[in-house]
Amino acid sequence: MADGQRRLVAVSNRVGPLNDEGKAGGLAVGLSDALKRRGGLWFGWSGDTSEQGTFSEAQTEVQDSVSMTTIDMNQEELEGFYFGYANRSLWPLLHYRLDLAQFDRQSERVYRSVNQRFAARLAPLLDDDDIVWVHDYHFFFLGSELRQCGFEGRIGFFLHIPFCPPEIFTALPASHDIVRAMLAYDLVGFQTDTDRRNFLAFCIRELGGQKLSDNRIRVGDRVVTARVFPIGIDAPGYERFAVSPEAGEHEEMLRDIAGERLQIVGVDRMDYSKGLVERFRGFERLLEDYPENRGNVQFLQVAPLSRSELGAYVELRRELEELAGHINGRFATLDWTPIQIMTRGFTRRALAGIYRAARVCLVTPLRDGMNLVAKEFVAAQDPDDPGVLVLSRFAGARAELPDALIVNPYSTDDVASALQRALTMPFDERKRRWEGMREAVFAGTSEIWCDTFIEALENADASLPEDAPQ
Ligand code: GDG
Repeated sequence: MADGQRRLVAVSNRVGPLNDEGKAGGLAVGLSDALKRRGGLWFGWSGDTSEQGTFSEAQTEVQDSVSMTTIDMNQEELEGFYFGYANRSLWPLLHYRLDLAQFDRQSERVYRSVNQRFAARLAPLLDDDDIVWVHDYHFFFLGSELRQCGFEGRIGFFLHIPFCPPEIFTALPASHDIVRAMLAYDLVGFQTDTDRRNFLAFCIRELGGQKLSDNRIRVGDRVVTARVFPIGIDAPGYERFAVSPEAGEHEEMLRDIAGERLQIVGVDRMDYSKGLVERFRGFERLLEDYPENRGNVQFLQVAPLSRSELGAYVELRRELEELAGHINGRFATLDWTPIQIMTRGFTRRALAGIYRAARVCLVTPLRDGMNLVAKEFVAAQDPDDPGVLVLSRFAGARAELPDALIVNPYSTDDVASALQRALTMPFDERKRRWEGMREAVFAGTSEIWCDTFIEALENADASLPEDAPQ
């Protein structure tokens, strides 16, 4: 920790890793970059289950200037908190998928109690002048629970995923309690202005809140600041990754296999929010409507498995593998396989090489908080031969990357025609668009994200206006 700085305490469901070889997941990437620079404490779940669960002994590992302290969950906690409430209720709902969301009292109860126990375990580790930064939808109640434990310092919250409109969020039986609990934070941060406005609309319409200024809202005797902090990547570091020997090997391998063919890539955790089924259909439509691409393009989808314990994810995998088989069956020739899906993960450097070998990257989520893959793809490009990004209008990254080809991921025709445009884009346009995107990715790094959030948290004003009616 640098001199004079208050200690940063970050809380997230999974903790670490701090090295470059983490598993797939945007939160870990953004947060470990931030913590490595500043130092501090990172608190969360160990990733293990034990009988004692949240009552287990805390384990601490120190790396550089970061202490990583974790506790276990027991099987019931894992099921109710993580698979149940977080990933069967909150994840789909906040991604606007009311059709996939399941609600039950038991998992809500476990979610609340895990939040309460994490707070009880964290509170004794805190000093009054620590800055506590809580991450994501697993811990909506953590701030209010820390207040119950008597912590009076600054607590901020950042939501990595979208905040859906109140018309959808009110379907959650505990929606009022969750937003009220969010008011215990001094600062709540969102990826985009749409998310921030959805949150404010909920406070106003459902809880009778009043806007004090563009960024501050009052609900009863609570005043909270709600601001936008688009997460970024370590752009200079990623650029170096892309020219590392390991990246180079992967780039070369892919270029050798592709030969004269243009390479299209997608890289996503296998998740229904990422629009993979719609993307595959878009690729199929490309081959139908623009037959000159047959034999001349190849599409590699890297889709490491995620949350495979949940039915919706098992179903998605089945559907995607079937669809890839269908497309290959329909169009393949003896010497050409149009589409390849890989469910294994790669190292981060290998991925950077894969991005660099691609002419086009497809990032077409149906809804995404930000999407770091879009930014990584841009940072990994060769300035002498940059690729084209096709980006969903429903990814948070869209706000910063207007130079991408923006598509409606629900429209198969739109995806196919954007792909065609990307594949045939003249060099000058390709280069101009990439330069615009590169500037944006370097202007909004993970470092800036972290520093801006912490500064805003230190300055957040939670006082009631003097003329406020009591
Ligand atoms: C959430 C929000 C928001 C992918 N495959 C491999 C691998 N990855 C890495 C990517 C990227 C990360 O995982 C995925 O980040 P995203 O941002 O694209 O998506 P989510 O995981 O859904 O993240 C998202 C993010 O939080 C941050 O706030 O942007 O909207 O949903 O870094 O490169 N990494 C490795 N092997 C792989 O095979 N090592």
